[in-house]
Amino acid sequence: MRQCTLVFLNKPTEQKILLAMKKRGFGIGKWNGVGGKLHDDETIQQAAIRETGEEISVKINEEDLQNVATIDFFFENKKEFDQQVHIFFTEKWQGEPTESEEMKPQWYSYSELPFKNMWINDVHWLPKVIKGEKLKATFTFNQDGSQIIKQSIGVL
Ligand code: 8OG
Repeated sequence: MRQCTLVFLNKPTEQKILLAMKKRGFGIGKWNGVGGKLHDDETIQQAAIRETGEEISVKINEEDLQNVATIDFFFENKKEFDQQVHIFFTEKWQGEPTESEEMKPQWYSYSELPFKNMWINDVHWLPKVIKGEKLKATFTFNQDGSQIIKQSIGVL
């Protein structure tokens, strides 16, 4: 199954996380963490760090990445879309989040997350992760990804 990363910068003292608006490609127009597919020669953590650098010009040290969730996404009748997403929070980084060709970053209060403009499943797991839960979840979507057909959320 294809492996992807997803990183959220987190400021617990201000109750804020960083989301970024995807400006092109898969998930265009949605607010999300930053990340993408693993390259052949890299670990999950290396991919998470590389993608964060490419997309918002922020540097993270590997020991500061907290693995908060692993989610498997399945699409009905579209095996080639299946992916496993490794989700990290970090409270420590270097540099200011900066807009790139692909992503426009913005801080959001925990209580004002823009779920209407996020992936439809995020409302089911992101609030739990913000509260400190570590999750292992599975979501199955219909063919075009517009509806959740099945879900399970457990402990990582
Ligand atoms: O390289 P590309 O931008 O296509 O990678 C897709 C990114 O989107 C990657 O960081 C994983 C993430 N992603 C999905 N599905 C979902 C989802 O349902 N919710 C969230 N929050 N992120 C997702 O591929």
